Amino acid sequence: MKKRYDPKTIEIKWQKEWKEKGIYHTPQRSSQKKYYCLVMFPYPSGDLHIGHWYNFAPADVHARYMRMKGRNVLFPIGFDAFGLPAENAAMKRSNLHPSDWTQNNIKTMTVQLEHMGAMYDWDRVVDTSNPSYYKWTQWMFIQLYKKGLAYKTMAPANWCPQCQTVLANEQAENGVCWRCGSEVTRKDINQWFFKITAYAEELLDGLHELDWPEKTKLMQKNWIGKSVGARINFTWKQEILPVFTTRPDTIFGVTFMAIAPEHPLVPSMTTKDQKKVVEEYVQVSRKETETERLSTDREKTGVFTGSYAKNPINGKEIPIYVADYVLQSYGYGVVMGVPAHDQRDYDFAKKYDLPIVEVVSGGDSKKEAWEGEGKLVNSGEFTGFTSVDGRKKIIAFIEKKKIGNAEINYRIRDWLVSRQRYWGAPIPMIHCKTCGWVPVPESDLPVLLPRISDFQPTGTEKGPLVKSKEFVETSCPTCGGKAERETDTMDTFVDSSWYFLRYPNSNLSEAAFDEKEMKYWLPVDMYVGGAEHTVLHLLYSRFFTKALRDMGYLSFDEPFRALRHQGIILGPDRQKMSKSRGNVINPDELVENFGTDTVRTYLCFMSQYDQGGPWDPQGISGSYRFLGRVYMYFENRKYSSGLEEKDVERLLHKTIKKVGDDMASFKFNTAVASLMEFLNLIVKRNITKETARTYFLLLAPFAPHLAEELWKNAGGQFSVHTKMWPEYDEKKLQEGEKELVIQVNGKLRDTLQVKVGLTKEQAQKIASLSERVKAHIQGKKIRKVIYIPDTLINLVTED
Ligand code: ANZ
Ligand code: ZN
Repeated sequence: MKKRYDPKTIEIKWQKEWKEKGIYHTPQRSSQKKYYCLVMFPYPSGDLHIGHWYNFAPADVHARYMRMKGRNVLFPIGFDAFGLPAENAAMKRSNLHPSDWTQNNIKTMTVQLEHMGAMYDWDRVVDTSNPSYYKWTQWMFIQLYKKGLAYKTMAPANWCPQCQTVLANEQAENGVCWRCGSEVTRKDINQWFFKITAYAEELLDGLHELDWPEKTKLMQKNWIGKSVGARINFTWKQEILPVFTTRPDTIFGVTFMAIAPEHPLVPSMTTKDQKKVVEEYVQVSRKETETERLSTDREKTGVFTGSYAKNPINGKEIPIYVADYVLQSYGYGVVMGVPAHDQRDYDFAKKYDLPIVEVVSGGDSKKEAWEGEGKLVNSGEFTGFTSVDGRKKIIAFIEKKKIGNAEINYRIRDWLVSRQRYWGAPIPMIHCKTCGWVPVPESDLPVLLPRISDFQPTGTEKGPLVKSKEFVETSCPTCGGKAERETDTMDTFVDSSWYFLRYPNSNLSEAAFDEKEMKYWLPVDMYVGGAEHTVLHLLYSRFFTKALRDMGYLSFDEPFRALRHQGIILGPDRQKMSKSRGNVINPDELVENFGTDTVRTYLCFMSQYDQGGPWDPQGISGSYRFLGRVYMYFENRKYSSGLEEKDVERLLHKTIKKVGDDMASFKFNTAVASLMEFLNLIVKRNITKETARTYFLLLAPFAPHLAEELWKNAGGQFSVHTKMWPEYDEKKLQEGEKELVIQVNGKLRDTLQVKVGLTKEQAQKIASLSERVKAHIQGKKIRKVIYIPDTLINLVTED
């Protein structure tokens, strides 16, 4: 009786065996070269969805390949376990505590992850909500605080009315909350920040050396937003009114000043007559979001303050307007208005009938602003220079006159890390009336998150922890007097900014990480995850790495040497998967129906990894049939003895090369295709056992259970996954002979084995010597020869 493919039996059997034998246990350090392959750890939502699978399974294929190539591979998994959804879920189901919800979900997901058959070392799991982990998140906070990189200040913050907490700028891009999609509002609150801006230049510069998708690097670059320009000190009465400009060369074209409505000088600048309109205008603009104010297609508005500023270069008096397109948070909150060369200023000047003075030639200031370069005109002693040279000359001039200086500005703002929510790591700070803010002594860490039942957000600037007296009331570590704990918790992005440092030593209790382990394992060699974290998590982790390096804890500059994003899997209807659309693919069901190996293989095969695409129910059956054919072929066939046939040997070596190269470069789909191609060649023939075993090695990263089964049944020693990747022989790749199809007038007349690489003339000669061909061309003239090298020749005769 023929043996049939029964994935379930095979998979359960081998998962058990692997666990017992511990083949995925990663040695701490070894003499082998290391390879740290990391996937973005999941949030424990309680359900491992197909997107997780698409991130993790092909990454596992890559990690397995690197292991077979002789690397000591670390491929860990963990849980990003703090965060809002736990609280929200718990609030929906009364009596369920976020901690229990999270732990239940971790249990469920662990089982689901085990079914994936990935090479995780389960002894290294990280759970960011565990006190043994967040103790060190708190420790990091204190280190940053001591370095002057953490501070609390009153600032207008993005407030999500739905989530009832403030958000970092990165989490409120385009004015909407990254988590719930609500429009954020502005709220002045006293908040904790991390000084990521101190690293702006290095975060920008470091991008060059990274093997990351170009688009991701560009997005980080834009987020950091470096602008090279100058500070120029205008004056109003005795006050200095500095502006930041990228175009100091246009200084002779300034015809007005625009000042942010929130600027502290606005009230004193406003004259009696203008008081009413200015105050009204300021009121209205306070409610607007930055995104609204920056929008280019919005009408530019403003009101005159009644005051005039002085241009330091020519002494001209110019009117000062309050205008909401000027942001208080950028530069100095003041703009020198150059209508002829800045379109926003142009629109503004048109609206309020202000003069437009051209100072750079090249455009037509009657129609629009000329923002390009050109020759300076109307610019005093600088007239005649190109705008590029003029820029340098004018900066040199203002520096000499001490009315300004060259300056660089960044768009990036400090990272707001405090949250007015419950399910996060408490910020380890104590406030004392006498001593001010004092960090919790390191020996007192962790500051445990108390298990309170009333964890609803308060809707105020204080988080729910304020309701727990026992938590709040404490004594000052410095003076011993009565003091209060900070009741905000940390943004969960703080937890994930250093988790990759924890895996190499996840059970360490005396430190966040072991410096020797860091030297061996870090940086991460390959990071695999979704493109939605391009700015957030990836930027924060880079900041943490650099800050810890400067504190002397780490000896590398960048956490993630290489990065690959997976694409998005759409529903079979080509729409984004969502429960409401009913187009969600459930991986558990797929595993149940087809087995893990099929799901893994299909995810690799379905499309180019970084592209993703729609889920194809036919496609997964195709992958299932493929593995079924593999099983049927090898389990029901006699191996041939002696030497392997030439063409089989050639394709085998080609396949070794192709599959290996493709796995290294994340082209999993073409790797699977070549495994299929090889099977097609041998399917009706017998091959040697040697060839078969090589094929199992190639199959192992994709279908680890099936490969293990076939390997064992072919007499291989346990485990196929600890064997080395086969070597290919360059010489055997070269094709010796090929079949040439010979046609006369488009009709097949013969096929011949010929040497590859024949010229047209050589091929024609060989073709005309064939007896079968001769009969058809005898006595006729050849009018035309169509030749597809190594494949076909068609002799067209005269009729
Ligand atoms: C005069 C000027 C003339 C400007 C010109 C541009 C073109 P980026 O590249 O984004 O850094 N600016 C300065 N501070 C601002 C603020 N707080 N809010 C809004 N706009 C502000 O932009 C720098 C330019 O943005 C600066 O250069 C300034 O306008 C404006 F032909 O100064 B410019
Ligand atoms: Zn004190």
